[in-house]
Amino acid sequence: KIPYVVTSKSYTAVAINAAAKAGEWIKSRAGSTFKMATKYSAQDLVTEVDKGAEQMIRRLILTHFPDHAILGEEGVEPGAEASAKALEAAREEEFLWIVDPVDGTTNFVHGFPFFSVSIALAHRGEVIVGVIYDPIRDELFVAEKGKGAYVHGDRMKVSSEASLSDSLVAIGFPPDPEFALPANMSVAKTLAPKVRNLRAGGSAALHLAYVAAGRLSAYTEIGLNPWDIAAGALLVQESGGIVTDTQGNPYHLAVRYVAASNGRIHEELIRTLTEENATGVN
Ligand code: 2AM
Ligand code: CA
Ligand code: CA
Ligand code: CA
Repeated sequence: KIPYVVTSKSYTAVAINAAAKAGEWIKSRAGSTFKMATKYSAQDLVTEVDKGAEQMIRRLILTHFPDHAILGEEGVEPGAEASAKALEAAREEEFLWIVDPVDGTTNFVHGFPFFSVSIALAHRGEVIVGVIYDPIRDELFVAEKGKGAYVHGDRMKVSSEASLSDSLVAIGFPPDPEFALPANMSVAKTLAPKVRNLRAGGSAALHLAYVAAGRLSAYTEIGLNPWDIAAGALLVQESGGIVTDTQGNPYHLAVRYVAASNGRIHEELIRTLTEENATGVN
């Protein structure tokens, strides 16, 4: 069962509870049959499990905090414009929960065991709690602003590589063939010869959690949404790493082109991405 479900009403406890409960349910549905549809593009998938998990998380949060606002992926129309609008309308809320019920839906659909539940809580636009749960590995990543970040109770610390040539770097390919795909292909082409190796696991949130845990030196991806990044950004920051956009500007909720690293390689990463205009979007 879930040994770390907490009954207290703290924000973090509710986030953990929601991520763990949704994660257990998602895992129980992996390999079963589920209804599936496409969203933004033919490659952009959504299942009834995404929707069910988001409902479950919403209900849990609102049971404890009925006056808090929630921004969840499956409650927003597909596409960058709609998500930017939804964030704009919500970001000044006193308490805003930012929820990705299944980050890595394509992996979930194919049975590739790399997906997660991502839940963040922002207070007046600043992320104060970040929880990411990987139900397959049963790994729970938790960060609280100013209090560090933990994986199952152990304090996390970013890795120590000091150059890209020693670094394991994750990238990603959001299912947007018009814009995000070519931009991220260009990033891959620029970074591949400079780093030790590239990885593309297909869950933005887990990539960020892995940077926090020191399992990846850095992660960068273009064309993401707030719910892909918010919880993971706090995990990285609270583990001693740096999170910016791909031009090196500090992270905030509206950042869609993310670069997260152990800090020591951040300048080299940003210089590489910007000097060669790797992203094609700077
Ligand atoms: P998802 O599985 O929650 O949809 C993989 O590169 C990352 O891209 C995943 O975190 C995935 O999240 C995200 N992603 C999927 N569809 C996207 C879209 N239409 N726009 C931007 N990001 C997307
Ligand atoms: Ca999705
Ligand atoms: Ca996502
Ligand atoms: Ca999702």
